[in-house]
Amino acid sequence: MASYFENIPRITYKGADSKDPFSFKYYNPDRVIMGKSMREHLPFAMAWWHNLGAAGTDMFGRDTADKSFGEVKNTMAHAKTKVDVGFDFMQKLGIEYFCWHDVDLVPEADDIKETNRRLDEISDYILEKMNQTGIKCLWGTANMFSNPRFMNGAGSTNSADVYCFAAAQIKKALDITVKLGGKGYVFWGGREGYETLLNTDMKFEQENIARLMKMAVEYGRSIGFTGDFYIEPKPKEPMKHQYDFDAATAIGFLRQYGLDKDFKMNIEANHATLAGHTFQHDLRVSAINGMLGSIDANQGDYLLGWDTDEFPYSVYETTMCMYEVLKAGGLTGGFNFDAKNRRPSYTVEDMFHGFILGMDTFALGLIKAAEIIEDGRLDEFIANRYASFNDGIGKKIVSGETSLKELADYAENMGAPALPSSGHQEYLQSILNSILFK
Ligand code: XLS
Ligand code: CA
Ligand code: CA
Repeated sequence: MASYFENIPRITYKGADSKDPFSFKYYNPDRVIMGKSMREHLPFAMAWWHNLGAAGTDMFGRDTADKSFGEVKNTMAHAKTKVDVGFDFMQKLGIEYFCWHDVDLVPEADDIKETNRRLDEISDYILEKMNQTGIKCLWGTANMFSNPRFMNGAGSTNSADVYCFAAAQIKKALDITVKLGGKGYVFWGGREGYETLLNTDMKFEQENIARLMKMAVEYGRSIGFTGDFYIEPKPKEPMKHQYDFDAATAIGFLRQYGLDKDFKMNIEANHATLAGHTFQHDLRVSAINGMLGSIDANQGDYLLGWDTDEFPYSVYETTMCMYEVLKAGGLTGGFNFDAKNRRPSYTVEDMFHGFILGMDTFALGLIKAAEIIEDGRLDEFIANRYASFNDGIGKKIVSGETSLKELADYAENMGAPALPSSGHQEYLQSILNSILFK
């Protein structure tokens, strides 16, 4: 078969001075940083839904890009061509992983038995391609939000029949994840939330979600899935309020229902910012709880209040992301570009420019994060900032060898404490700039 991308060369590293639009300026897979190659630090993944599916439709207008790839859409022929195109695309960029929803892989049939048959067929074909190319599956998931039956959620629905349908989709998506050797399985609670509390039993809905997740874990482990389950937090959109609001909320939920041993977080940059946090914040919350699993690598727009899923270009954000990832000792998952071209960027070339931008932005973030750590001034500042807990009464607090009474006595004898040491924020920000732009 002729390559759909025959006019696009294989993308290689040419350095920051290169003017070649089809080259990496910073992503040099073999370059070693802090003892590991960039390729190992940055297991990049292609999101099936955006790259092979999203064609620009928004609330006010139809597709601008042509993602038919020469086939009639919503047919198995189209589904197979998407596999060919997707693997060709990943090979041209040197991307080693992909992520999918069940309905990204095949058109959904009226009867789930037929949808599942189609999934069997397409996953056979994907497996062949994986064996030929060495490309791997990062994670799979079930789309339990697009079909109208999921208008009130899947695990949180008010319909027991819809709940069972969701269970059937999860079961099959887990089967395919295991068949493809996926490292993870994602729960993004797209419509697991509510529009109004006037009609919602919040406690019951959350318990039901937990029941569904528990059954998924039991089933997954029974068929040999040894990877991580992930919750991907998002505060809103499509629902007014979603239960997995942010990492802290999702981790609390997992602990409450005894799911924390099997689950980690899949943190998406744009979802963290929608929750009113920085990307770094949700990564830190996950990391300090031992639950930093995987990342959906994209970027939101600070002027817009919705999920724009842009290719990341802010080196500030990717630097602080990679700082968290390096400090956490890496990810068990990878960096999935859950990102799409802007609607007016509708050409085949734009598909590549999006990934080149994203991969270079993360590579640059990695380089700069390593420089921050090697420079050491930020880490040293933080360590010194808490030095009053290293000895004396501070040390007793940390080791648990004191009481409220002793602290109160100490305070009474001390008089008014001096102000805490300065946060020196502007100084630290200037260090960051000097490392970023040297
Ligand atoms: C939507 C989510 C979704 C998940 C997978 O906002 O990002 O695409 O990553 O269901
Ligand atoms: Ca996502
Ligand atoms: Ca998103």
